[in-house]
Amino acid sequence: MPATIVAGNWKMNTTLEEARELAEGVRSLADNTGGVETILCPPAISLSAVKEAVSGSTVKVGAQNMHWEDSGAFTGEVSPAMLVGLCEYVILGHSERRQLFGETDAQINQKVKAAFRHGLKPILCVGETLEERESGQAREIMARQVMSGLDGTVGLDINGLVVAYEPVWAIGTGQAATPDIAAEIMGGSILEALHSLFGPDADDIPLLYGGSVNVGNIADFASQSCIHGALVGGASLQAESFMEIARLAG
Ligand code: G2H
Repeated sequence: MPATIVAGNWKMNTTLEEARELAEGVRSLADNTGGVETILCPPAISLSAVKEAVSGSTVKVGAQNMHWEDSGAFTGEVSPAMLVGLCEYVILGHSERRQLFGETDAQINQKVKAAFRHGLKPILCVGETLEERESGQAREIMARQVMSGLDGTVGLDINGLVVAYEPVWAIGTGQAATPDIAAEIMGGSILEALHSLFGPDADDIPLLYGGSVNVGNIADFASQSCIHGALVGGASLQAESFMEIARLAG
């Protein structure tokens, strides 16, 4: 049975001081979430402060993105080697990276492999657009994003891999998918793709739902047997709501 995980994706929000305060707020509530693993993913520039703020607690830290090379002439980028020691997880292939910054399946795959090389745990995000859903391609595209994101990882130690299903039409819109829609894709094409790659080990990979998760809808998602937690954006920017989501996910 996979771990239950609730990760907060702060996106491009919080100054250094705000990040520290938010992380301290989360830390102060960390005893109330039962066995649910909580992960904070602040902007890269605040990783160090957040790591310090949650140190000694059960709260984990993740990055929102990274390059796949260890170093080099890649202005503005953060490398996996730089993240080692600062965080345990890294979100890869978020739809905002795919859509706004043109990340391709091939680049995301490079990043996933780089994460494994460095002992970072990838949270691989996949999700279809509204157009893709309406044209009946959601299942096929979800299988493709999983297969290509994880291409070449069979045989590696994939311990720590997390897959997040975030339908693009549900992100930041206040229009979450229904638990049934999410479960159909997650327990269907995503899990099938993972099985075809990893066999029975796929059953240990936590599958998170993301897209307008809040205190009011998390319990319905978490009640689905194929949903093991959530990747939370807007509602993770307040310690109380984030930790209440974590509590309700358990
Ligand atoms: C989806 C999600 C977090 P929100 O991007 O990854 O954001 O909860 O604001 O829809």
